[in-house]
Amino acid sequence: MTTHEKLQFIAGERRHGSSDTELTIIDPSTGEPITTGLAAATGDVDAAVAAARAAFPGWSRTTPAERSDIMLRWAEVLRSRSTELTALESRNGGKAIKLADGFDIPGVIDNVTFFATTARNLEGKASGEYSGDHTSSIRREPIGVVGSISPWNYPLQMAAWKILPAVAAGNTIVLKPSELTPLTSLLFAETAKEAGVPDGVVNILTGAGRIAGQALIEHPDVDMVSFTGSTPVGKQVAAAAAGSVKRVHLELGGKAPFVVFDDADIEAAARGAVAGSLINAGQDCTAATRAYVQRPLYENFVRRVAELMDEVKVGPADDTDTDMGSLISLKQRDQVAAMVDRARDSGAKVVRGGRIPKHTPTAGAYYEPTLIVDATQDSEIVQQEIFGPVLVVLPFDTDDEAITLANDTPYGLAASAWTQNVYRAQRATREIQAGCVWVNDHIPIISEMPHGGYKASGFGKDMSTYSFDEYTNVKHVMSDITGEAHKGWHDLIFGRH
Ligand code: TXE
Repeated sequence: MTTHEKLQFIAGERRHGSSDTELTIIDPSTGEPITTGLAAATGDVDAAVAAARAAFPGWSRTTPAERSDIMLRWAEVLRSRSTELTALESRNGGKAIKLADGFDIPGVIDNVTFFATTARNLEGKASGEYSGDHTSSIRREPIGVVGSISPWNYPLQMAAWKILPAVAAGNTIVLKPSELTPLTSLLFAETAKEAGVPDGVVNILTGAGRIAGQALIEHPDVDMVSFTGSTPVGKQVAAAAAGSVKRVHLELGGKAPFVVFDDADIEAAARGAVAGSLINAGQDCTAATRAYVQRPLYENFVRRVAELMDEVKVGPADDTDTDMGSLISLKQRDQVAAMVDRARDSGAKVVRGGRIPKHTPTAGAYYEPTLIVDATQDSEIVQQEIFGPVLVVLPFDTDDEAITLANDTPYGLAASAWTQNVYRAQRATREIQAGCVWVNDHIPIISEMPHGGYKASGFGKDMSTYSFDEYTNVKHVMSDITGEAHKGWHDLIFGRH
């Protein structure tokens, strides 16, 4: 592990970063290094943005069918390299290989095929003579160079959610993945080239948020910024982009409520809570983190969730028997552990977990599936994003109380309601302030439907045609059809004839 890997992808080729900061990419299951390389400096940001700018005229003038064909070929290349992508995604993230294999990689391939078809379906109002004297029509145009920043929890899916709608709409992009997990994003860019995406359309910069990320957002030749990450950094991104009035798209944190009414199927709800809170070791912005359970079901729900958590196998990411891998880093694991400790110190009861597992490698970032009760609504563990395998369960009495509690955090990304009563379900879907509300399930996503938040969870949608539209400008073209020099409305401004 002495040679440096080229961690930048600029103008169609892998390059070394030009900073002298060495990045070590770690396998968090073992703590072992996977590779090293040099981080991007601001000069690399300039080079990547210049490459994207140079590629824009050509790419933006390809026909939708040409872009679509290339993207369908891209999906084929990804399918042929899916084993390699799966192994790398699992290793770099400590992610259980069955999750990478069953969710991350197939999800990305489906996204590529979805946006390949979306490229050919531009939406707008019908052209027509709305004024009587003009034909109005709508043009939907790419914006230009997009600068994107993605996080480490689902590295390839988050990169794909930014890159695909942008390039399908005819934009070019510079993406800075998390410096912890750049490897599959780099491979993704290589597969794009293999499929025929022209050089400069997709560029990847690996480097620190405060250096490469900040320089990208502030770059005068970047037209739009899209970001997925924490709410505090999202605020900084929005503020930096405001300086040059760039379009901003933010997918920030979440604190999803999981509301179980007293007529719910308790087995379904308990299973849903365990899967929904432990997916990706809880490092999921839509993870079920706060279960509110109506009092008649409360005791049995807690007991059943605890039993099911005992069945979850925590272990190395590459073991096909592993249900839950490690967290992304020892730092993240320690933050989660500290939050659980503070909850315990303030009177909450840890029913399961709350510890580093004994059987896992000590240098790995593991944490046990954790179930907490007796926390108060205003406590940190209920209000703040945990981003670890921790579920907090609280009781409620009335339906109104449940909705109030569900809405009582700064976030609004996702939520679920569990009931067999259609009226309760409909009311919950109307009243809960979140970008997605599941009924009798929690977590599934689909390329055709939007993903994005309310409140401090940000604004703008990923996936779906809503996302595609955000990477386009809408232009109104209004053409006179009278051919007359004197138009009636001129009389409002000057002399009558
Ligand atoms: O995120 P950051 P972190 C939440 C989750 C987690 C917490 C911290 O609660 O515990 O955030 O994670 C780049 N200018 N989420 O610290 O810092 C950074 O390099 C420009 C929720 O890793 O927000 C990375 O590429 N870019 C989230 C990306 O921002 C900057 C997923 C995210 O890093 C920057 C991840 C700056 N000043 C964490 N500072 C979700 N919504 O799914 C950092 N970055």
